[in-house]
Amino acid sequence: MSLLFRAILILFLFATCSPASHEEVRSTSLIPLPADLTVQQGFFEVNNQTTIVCLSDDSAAHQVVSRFRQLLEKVTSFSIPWQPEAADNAIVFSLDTKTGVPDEGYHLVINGRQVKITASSAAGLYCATQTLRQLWPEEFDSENPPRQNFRWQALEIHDTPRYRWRGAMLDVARHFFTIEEVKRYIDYLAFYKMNVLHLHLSDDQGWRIEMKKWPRLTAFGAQQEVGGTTGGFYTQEQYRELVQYAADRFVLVVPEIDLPGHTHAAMASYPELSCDGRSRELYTGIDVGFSSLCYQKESTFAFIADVVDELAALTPGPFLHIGGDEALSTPHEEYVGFITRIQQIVRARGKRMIGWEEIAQAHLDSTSVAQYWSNQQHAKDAAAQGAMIILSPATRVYLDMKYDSTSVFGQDWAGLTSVEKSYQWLPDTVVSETWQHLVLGIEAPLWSETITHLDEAEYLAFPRLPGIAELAWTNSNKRTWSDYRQRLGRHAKRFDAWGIHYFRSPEIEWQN
Ligand code: TNX
Repeated sequence: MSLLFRAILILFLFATCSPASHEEVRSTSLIPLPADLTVQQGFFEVNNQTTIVCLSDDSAAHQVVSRFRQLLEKVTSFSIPWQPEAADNAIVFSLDTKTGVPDEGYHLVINGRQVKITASSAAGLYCATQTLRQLWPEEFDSENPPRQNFRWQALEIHDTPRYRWRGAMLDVARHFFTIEEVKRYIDYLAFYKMNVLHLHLSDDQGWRIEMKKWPRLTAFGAQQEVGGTTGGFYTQEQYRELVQYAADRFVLVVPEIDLPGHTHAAMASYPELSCDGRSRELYTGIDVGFSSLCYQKESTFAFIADVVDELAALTPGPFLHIGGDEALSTPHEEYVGFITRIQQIVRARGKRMIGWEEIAQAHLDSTSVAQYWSNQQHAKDAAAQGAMIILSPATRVYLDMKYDSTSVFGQDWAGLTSVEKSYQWLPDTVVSETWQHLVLGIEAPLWSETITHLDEAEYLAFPRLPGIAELAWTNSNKRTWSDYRQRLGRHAKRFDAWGIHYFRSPEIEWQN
């Protein structure tokens, strides 16, 4: 073999076998997986000459771009000036309601000259910015970003979510979580393009939101939590701030007051809400199904109306969650009566009622939504009435289930739930084809009987939560476990940068 030929061969082998760049690896590790992604040759470099452009008068769009600009300035320490028109070395956002890009979807093109983002709504632009964050170096998301130039891989993405409702629930009743902890959880949701935070604000163990007309609910009913440790609650002012914090990240907060069961804390605060009227101590155990408000007293419904009034006033979004689960101490006819009347109360305030799947036993109107968690028949009964459904099967997306026998936190009544078992769920199989249009989306509940602070919540949520975000965003026929576990393994560096206390599941080859 001639020397020249050998040299060419070696060069050729080097070119074809050289490992992928960090930028390329990141662009093929996005979670949730985009609907359509083409990786291309080249890079866009963000340097101290880069500018930003917003081709829209829409104020919500402007806010998205301006927040992204702030973040970019923070992580690079450059000043990224506004520019009125698209130019070279610019990141160009445009809102175009006629592009045919669906709400929350976006079109992203990165090449050597420009980054171009197009969407039909501010929410779509926001989702694109989360993709851009996943494409920049992991260390940029740490407390002390490195502040330097970086490159984005050239690529093109057409993206759009499978489901409108991509939710997570946090139980702040069994153990209380501070506003700061909840904000941090919202950050995680937004990063993975989830858009609903359902807060479970009351249960037997505590009532966690201030009610002006019923002050003892929190003055007394919020004092403790599971295990007898000190509880807590949100003032209405704090709660409003939280709702705004979430809205800035395109996350809708859905408040839940659990009725008519799971109400021991309310009855301990106001004995007249129970049928026997006796005084009660606070409850700090983890049993369920032993409490019920009194159906026979008309004053119970005045109480519910007051609570719904105050919650509705705190909630800009259309949904109020009224619980309705495990009302094992409420006779069936009374249960149906409760749900029927509560539905009227919620509707009269211009809101849509959500309840756990058991509400399908009552007559639901088409504005109501049932949240399936264990009995598929309830989901079907709700759909048959024309109500929409949210899918939260305990065996797949309950984040409080243990991963395996080594899990430090969590329960196991719905079985052990490995990362793979959760990810391999096919949400399209819960109801038949004819009812698919009634499936609003997916939600991952995190009940807090066994977890006391955010680090413990993180252990249960990570790494399953990103997988559920993908179930909600990406079509099932695009996803495979073998591909997903590779991508997830490469998110370890992100978890480390954020300081997330994730479970290092042995199912994943962690790349950090
Ligand atoms: C069932 S699922 C509950 C909750 C518990 C949870 C524990 C549902 C609607 N209710 O009260 O916290 O199990 O996993």
